Amino acid sequence: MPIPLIERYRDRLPLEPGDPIVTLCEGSTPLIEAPVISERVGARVLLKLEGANPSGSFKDRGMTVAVSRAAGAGAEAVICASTGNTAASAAAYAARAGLRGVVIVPEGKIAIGKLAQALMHGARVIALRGNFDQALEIVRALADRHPVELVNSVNQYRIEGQKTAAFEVAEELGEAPDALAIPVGNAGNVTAWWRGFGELSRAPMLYGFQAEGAAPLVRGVPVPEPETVASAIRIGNPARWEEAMAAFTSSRGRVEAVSDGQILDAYRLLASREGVFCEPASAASVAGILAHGLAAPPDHPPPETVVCVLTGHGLKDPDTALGKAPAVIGCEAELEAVERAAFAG
Ligand code: AN7
Repeated sequence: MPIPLIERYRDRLPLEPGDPIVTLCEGSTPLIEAPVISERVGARVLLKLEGANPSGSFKDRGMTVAVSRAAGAGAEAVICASTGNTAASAAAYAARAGLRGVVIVPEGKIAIGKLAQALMHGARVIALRGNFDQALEIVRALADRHPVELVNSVNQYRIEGQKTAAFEVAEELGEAPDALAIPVGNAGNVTAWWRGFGELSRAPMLYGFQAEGAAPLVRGVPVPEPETVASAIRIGNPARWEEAMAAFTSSRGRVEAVSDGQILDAYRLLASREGVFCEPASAASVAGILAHGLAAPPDHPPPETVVCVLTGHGLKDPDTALGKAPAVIGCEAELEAVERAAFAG
């Protein structure tokens, strides 16, 4: 069983001595080689499987810290706006801590697995007739008016917890990789990884990837009506805009867009050739290096080791998977018929 992230990195996390540790044994996720993708980009590519966290996404790293602190501070409820994974994670940790959870999601725009999680954990789920950016604006105002803890990544404890992913990668490789490829939505996670590497001796170039229809950081202006198949990153006005841009610049990296087609190709490639089923938003990290290569500034050597962050599990979004997968083969319960179905052609 993995050691709870708060115990593993207690001395680097800002909890108070009396805070309870609200944990589901998050963190310590696998970092695995990706031979097929490595071959295609001409560098050693590793995948950090954040879908292996308890609720199936990287959000658990931040949530264990944010909910522990909220419980320690005497909060009775946690609230968030979410494209799905934050909602699932907040609901799980709220249940664990005995707190009420309220999650606001864009109606009809979150993957079905995430909705099932939030409901099963007993959160109050509110489907907003609007998008994530509007939901975040509303929960920020609500958190000012009620004694609830806001657990979006505007919450510092979320970022502090999520920075531990950088510690794990650096520990495992012996040092930070040359580059880190990461999907970008509200820009909390890239901010967190950058902070984590900043507390170590060496930092990678950051390659951030947004979906083409939801790429405010690439365009340099907010996108009022973001659209993408990668519903987790359907965000038009990231809360951590300035910090993320500062991180890309100081790391000498870049932020670029990938099309939905490129995202879905990488999603299928990861599942069918590497054996890794992630959600579409996560595949943006791999789509990005396949589409844009591993460019470095002229006075900088090209990266030899690249870590792609696969932020969430593929089971979160069965609808997208089934919509893109080959059909199942129906068959009578007879040996010859099954034999034909299994091996013919
Ligand atoms: C799988 O759940 O914003 O750039 O409300 O679920 O830190 O926002 C999710 C974001 C990448 C982007 N991959 O991270 C939410 C939410 C997955 C995600 C991102 C999200 P940020």
